Amino acid sequence: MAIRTIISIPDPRLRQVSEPVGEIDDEIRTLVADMLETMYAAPGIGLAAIQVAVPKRIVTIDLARKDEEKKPIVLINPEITFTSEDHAVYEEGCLSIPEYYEEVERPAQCGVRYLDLEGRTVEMMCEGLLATCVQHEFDHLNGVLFIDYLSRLKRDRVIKKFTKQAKREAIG
Ligand code: GNR
Ligand code: NI
Repeated sequence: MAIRTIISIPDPRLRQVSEPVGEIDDEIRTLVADMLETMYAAPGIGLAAIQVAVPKRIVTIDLARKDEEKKPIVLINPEITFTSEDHAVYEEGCLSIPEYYEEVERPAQCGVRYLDLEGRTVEMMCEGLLATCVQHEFDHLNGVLFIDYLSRLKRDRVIKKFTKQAKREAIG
C-alpha cells in the first residue's frame, strides 16, 4: 500500500469524466488500497480516484471518527438511483481544494447502486452526512466540484487563489 499524491485545483484532470471500471483485478485492488490509505492519512471522509489522478469510477468513503473502528465503503461504478425532494445544507470541504469550506445545499437523502470490491451489486440508502458525501464523490466522477454550486464570485475567487498559488509553486 502507498499514499498517493492528491491533485488540487486548477488541475484540469479534476474536470475529466472518469471511465467505468471493467474487471476488478489486482490493479484495481491496489488502487483501492492506496485510495483508502491516502484518504485516512489526509485525513478525509471520502476520496474519488481522479483525486489521485486516476480517471476511473471508484470512490472510497469512511465516516467513522478517529476514535472509532474503521468502516470503509468502496463504491465501483456508482449510480445515484434517486434523490429526495427535501434538501439539507452541510459545510463541505474537498481534499483537492485544501482548507476551503463553504455551505452547500443538496438532496437530504439519496440512493446509490454500485459494485463492491467482490463485484457484487449493492444498493444503499443514504441520509445525513453520508448522503452529502456520496453526492460529492459522485460529482468528482463527472468532473464536478462543490465550488460549482457556489456563486460565481466565490468560485472565481477560490480558483484564482489556487491558480496564483500553483504559479508561485511552479516558479519556486
Ligand atoms: O473529507 C471530506 N470532507 C467532506 C465534508 C463535507 C462534505 C464532503 C466532504 S468530502 C471530503 C473529501 C473529498 O474531497 N472527497 O472528494
Ligand atoms: Ni472532494
